[in-house]
Amino acid sequence: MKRITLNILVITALGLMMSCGPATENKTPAADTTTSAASSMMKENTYDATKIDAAAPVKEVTLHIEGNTMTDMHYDQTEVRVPAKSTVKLTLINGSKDSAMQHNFVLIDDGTAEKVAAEGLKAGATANYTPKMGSVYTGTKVTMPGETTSITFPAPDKGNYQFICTYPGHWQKMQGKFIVE
Ligand SMILES: [Cu+2]
Repeated sequence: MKRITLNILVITALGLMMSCGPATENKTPAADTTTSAASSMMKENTYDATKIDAAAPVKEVTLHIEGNTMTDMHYDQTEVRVPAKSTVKLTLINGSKDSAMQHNFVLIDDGTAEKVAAEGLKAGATANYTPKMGSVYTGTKVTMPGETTSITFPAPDKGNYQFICTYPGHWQKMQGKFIVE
């Protein structure tokens, strides 16, 4: 009888240990998720807008901005497609007439518009409302009504990006998809 009792005790002890096991294991993946989320947020953007390959084909893109009020203002295209490994020559034409209609073009990671615009506001007019952060690839200066500007930059890696105007209060109305294919 004593031996059986001991066996039951051992089995119970084992059972307890095993039931503790999964609880401990559960903590590990949770901790890992937190770590990888944090490290992907800090992921370095190795893109260099000045690194232009002279041999790459040039893709010309012209974007017109139209409208004279906060509700009217818009880019004439909501989707721009460029080939991967090309050099993009982007011309931005500010066709607005009202003096409050100052606009730019900023190329950013898809889904980061709100954050970039908020940081752009902090960066201020001297920075063309364009923050230096990992999700920002390149951008034009802020153009005045009637002004045309252009920038040349290498297409980022294949994927979906976004372009926005970071002039205060404009990003919600002024945005489009930028697809590298
Ligand atoms: Cu704008």
